[in-house]
Amino acid sequence: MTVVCKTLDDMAIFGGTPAFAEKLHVGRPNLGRRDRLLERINDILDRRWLTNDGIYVQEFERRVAQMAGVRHCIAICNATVALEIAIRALGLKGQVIVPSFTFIATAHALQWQEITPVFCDIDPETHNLDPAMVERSITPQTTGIIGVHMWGRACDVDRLEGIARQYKLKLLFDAAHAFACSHNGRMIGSFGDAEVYSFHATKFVNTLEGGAIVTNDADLAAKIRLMKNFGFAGYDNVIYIGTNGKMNEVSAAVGLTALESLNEFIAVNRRNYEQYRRALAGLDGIEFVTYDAAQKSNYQYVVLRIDSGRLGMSRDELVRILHAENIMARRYFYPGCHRMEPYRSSDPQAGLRLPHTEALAQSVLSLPTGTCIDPDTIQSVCHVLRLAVTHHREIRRRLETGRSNRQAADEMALRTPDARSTGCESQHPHPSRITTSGSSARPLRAA
Ligand code: T4K
Repeated sequence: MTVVCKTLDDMAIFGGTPAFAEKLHVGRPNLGRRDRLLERINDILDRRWLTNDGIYVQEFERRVAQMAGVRHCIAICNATVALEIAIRALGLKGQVIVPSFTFIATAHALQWQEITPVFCDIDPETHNLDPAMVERSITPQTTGIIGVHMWGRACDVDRLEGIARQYKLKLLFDAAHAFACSHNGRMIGSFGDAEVYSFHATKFVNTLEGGAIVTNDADLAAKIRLMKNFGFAGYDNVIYIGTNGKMNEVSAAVGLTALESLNEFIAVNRRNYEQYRRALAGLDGIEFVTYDAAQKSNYQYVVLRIDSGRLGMSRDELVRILHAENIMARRYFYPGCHRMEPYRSSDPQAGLRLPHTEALAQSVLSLPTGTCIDPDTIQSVCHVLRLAVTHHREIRRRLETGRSNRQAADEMALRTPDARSTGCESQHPHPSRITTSGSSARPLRAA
């Protein structure tokens, strides 16, 4: 891939050609070895056993339980259904305390069962539930807490476990982001009453669609196994209300194949993350979500926090510029669950109790990473970002006045010849470097 080196004048937001010919997505799936996967799929087809607790699902469950350091893993068709089943199996009802700063599935899994999610604010540093506010949110109707290990960084599990014990509440963790991550040397997956992983296509280990519930509680695991299979305890014998939450064999085969490449995926994610940090170092107003080097992390999210005052432009202005260049940075998790339906209508004032959630939802930005992104692509993304930030005043001026790209560029060139500097010089000493690694996003120009 060739490093893209644009100038202010040919930015796509002013009508220039986008830096990338194809959209550069956050969440491009990692794939393991294709030959190994096809071998497994052929075997599944030969066996004609496609779902319902087949050998690949069983093997996947064993591997995930082993990695999480727990006794039981139940593979589920996706993490949203896994949350729903875990919530029901734990007997949650009434009110359950959850963060609003999460993917909507965490809240919906409760509301779907007519349980009220009580949104609790987060710690602005960790982006996870603030235990002090959790405690203040408890009412006689509260039956449980769902913590979300945001970006794979553990909640304050010790304090949450203490609160759950003290108030006799169930504690479930949404560990959708946290597969293969640890907390104080213990794998995330082994905390609370149960935890839920997501293996959606966009997660760094995927099963196409998929999830899993992990727990050390044998009775809970047995109940979950029944519930994810309609409540069947044997042929013609239903002993519990259940649903269809089963993972199929092909999904499990995809997952097993991905697990064989797990270390490579993490290494690539980490390399990408570190490259982004180096390339954007020194930009005032951009702060990275960091990962504790003493813990295991999967580095699957590269998250920036934008301080619009210091940066000179808002997160949304930056997103607009990046999207024009086909860099599809995401505003995870904007605007916060409390600002989405049905929660927005049922509690329109919730934002007043959630100042950190509101601020974070306005300021975070996730950048593309994973095995589809090569170093030159990251260099190009960072170049565009730097260019936008360095020239934020001029960009705003042009956008506000709506002057034509050429007119404004000519005027600026007359006034301040330096303003045409690309910002590439210090970042890209060898901008014409070509790599052979395969990003699907094709750059249009090299400097
Ligand atoms: N709890 C938390 C904290 C979660 O973050 C999630 C899911 C869940 C629970 C529920 O887990 P699941 O029930 O999904 O297992 C995406 C994912 O769909 C979602 O799984 C994930 N969190 C969330 C953070 O991101 P969207 O609405 O951004 O999806 P979408 O379709 O826009 O995909 C993101 C980007 O990925 C696309 O722009 C393109 C790219 N992509 C996507 C797919 C599916 C690909 O390149 N290839 C693909 O196959 O939610």
